[in-house]
Amino acid sequence: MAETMGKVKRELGSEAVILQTREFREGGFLGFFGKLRVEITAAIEEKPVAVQKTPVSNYGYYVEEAKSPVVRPFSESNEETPNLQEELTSMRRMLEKMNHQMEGLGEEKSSWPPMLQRWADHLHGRGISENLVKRLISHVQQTLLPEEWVDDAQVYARIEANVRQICGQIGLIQPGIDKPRIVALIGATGVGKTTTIGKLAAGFSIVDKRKVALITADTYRVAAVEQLKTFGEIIGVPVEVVMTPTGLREALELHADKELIFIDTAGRSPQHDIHMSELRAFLDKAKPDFTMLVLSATTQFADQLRIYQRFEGLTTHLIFTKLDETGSAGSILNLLGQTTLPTAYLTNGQNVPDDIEAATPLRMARHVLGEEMPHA
Ligand SMILES: Nc1nc2c(ncn2[C@@H]2O[C@H](COP(=O)(O)OP(=O)(O)OP(=O)(O)O)[C@@H](O)[C@H]2O)c(=O)[nH]1
Ligand SMILES: [Mg+2]
Repeated sequence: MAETMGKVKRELGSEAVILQTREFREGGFLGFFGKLRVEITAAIEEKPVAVQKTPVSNYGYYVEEAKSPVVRPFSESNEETPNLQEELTSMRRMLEKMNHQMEGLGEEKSSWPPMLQRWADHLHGRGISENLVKRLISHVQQTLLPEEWVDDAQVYARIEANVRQICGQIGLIQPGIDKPRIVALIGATGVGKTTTIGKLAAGFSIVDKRKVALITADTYRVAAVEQLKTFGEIIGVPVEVVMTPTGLREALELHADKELIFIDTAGRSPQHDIHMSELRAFLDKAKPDFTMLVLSATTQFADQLRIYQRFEGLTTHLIFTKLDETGSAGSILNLLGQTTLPTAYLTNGQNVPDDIEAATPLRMARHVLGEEMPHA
């Protein structure tokens, strides 16, 4: 950390302000056993950018260039014996207009200058909500000069930085030290809970050499039990099948020597109150350290949001699956714009154990915006 601080001071000067420091590991499996890295976010105060040529309100709307005498500096108008009444009327008209424009926020689609409209269209095409598109494009409009809007690389960099910020909360599984860490996966039916447990269990046990056990509370379907047992056999980790919350408690005690215990649950339709209360009873007994809500990127945002809200009190982390199946993962950004819960993992295919990655703001931004830079 000290070494990196020195580097910051050397590169940015002693006026630099440290905004944030972070230590993380790079390389290794899912962030473990990697090299320790230090990231410092620092800033230097620059001379304020020259007033933008195109007048813009805080909300990214164009404000019509105010006619004099409103914008005329007072020193000048003093010479001309100002007509105060006229000035006030004109000011009031301008305020009314701005008010009117602000009322429309969040409803109508903005129209942007052509160079920015291309980007707004691209972001809409990725499934990003109107509100977030406004936020992203306004940021570009306010931080770059109009002549810089033609520079795709610069515009993209601004948007990506903003998206990374929205995706900034990350929380990965850390195996327990003297008692097992308990990780439960919950979510709607068919989103990939069992498959993701297979991937995580394989990664942690085979690559990371951790002691892992699997428990399934999904006894609704024989196939579900078989699915997890098959994963367990291939990976070489024990699988317990439990029917009741008490059975769950016993299974957890049986594996008190493990470092990680994954609990698979039956997919719940968030519309069914009975299913939800059963799940709650299971989780009450399991007392998981992490309760990860699995959401499929292929689910449309309105449904994702409903599911998220239904599981909200139970969830501690998010997992996004099936990122390989959609070309418009903007819905995950829409959701992250509304929650402070951290994201843990991203999955992008059916292959166990390969198709999973630890979430990072950059990887998430790439999924949301697309791997390729648009208009290139
Ligand atoms: N393309 C793609 N398919 C996936 C991904 N993850 C899981 N699947 C597939 O989605 C289907 C359902 O996966 P499961 O793991 O059984 O889902 P689940 O949430 O356990 O389902 P229930 O137990 O029925 O609620 C399977 O065909 C998986 O192979 C992914 O990241 N990408
Ligand atoms: Mg399942």
